[in-house]
Amino acid sequence: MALVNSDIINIKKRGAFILFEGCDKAGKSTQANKLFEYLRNNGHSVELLKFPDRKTKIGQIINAYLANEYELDDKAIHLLFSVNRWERMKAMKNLLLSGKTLIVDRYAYSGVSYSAAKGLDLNWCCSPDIGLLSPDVIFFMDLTAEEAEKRGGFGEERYEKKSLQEKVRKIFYMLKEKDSDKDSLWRILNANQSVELLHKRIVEYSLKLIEKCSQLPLKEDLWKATS
Ligand code: DGP
Repeated sequence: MALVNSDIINIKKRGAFILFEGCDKAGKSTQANKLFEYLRNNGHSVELLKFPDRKTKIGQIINAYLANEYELDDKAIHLLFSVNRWERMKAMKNLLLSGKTLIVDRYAYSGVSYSAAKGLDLNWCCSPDIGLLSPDVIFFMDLTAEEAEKRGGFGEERYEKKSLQEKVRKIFYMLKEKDSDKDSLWRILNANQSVELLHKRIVEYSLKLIEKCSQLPLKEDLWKATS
């Protein structure tokens, strides 16, 4: 059946899922905040989310674990980080479908990288997150552990140790390899450059992406095998 003008007006454009990933102190939150402010001030419908979401009940356990106030088995905490993402999925899906662009600070890629860096099997680590919403872009803020160590505050939380961060960075690159069939999903950004320069590149890319994604269906296929 042919579309009439009123149908075309009623087709809702979906928002883009823009993800920031990287090791600790790479500047993810700074860039996620700056992009959020830019888009909001320029008339875009946008929301900023952060994982782990420390406000939920699960998030409070994660917070205590990260602050070294609470001990948990590595596999148990891994699953809780994943639950913390699943508990936001329905709301994220509805926001994207309502046309809101989501800027997300950390996601399942951090989930797998940190747990696998502790020695858990990579495929096991991926499995609880299979089928989550897939991001439209991953801005990977790349910083070596030496450079991260020089930045303020490094060493305060559980994972902020140079040797672990080096492993985490390697596993992020392994996950990027796993996505090698997904054209331009990963944008590797050298985090050791001016905040404003990085922001400019991120804004330019995001504006094009938002336009492109508005025409595409949402993907709930994270790490699902493509046959
Ligand atoms: P942040 O609030 O972005 O500084 O993250 C807190 C710490 O938790 C950081 O060291 C990275 C780590 N982290 C974030 N997400 C996950 C996850 O899903 N699993 C594990 N094991 N660690 C995570």
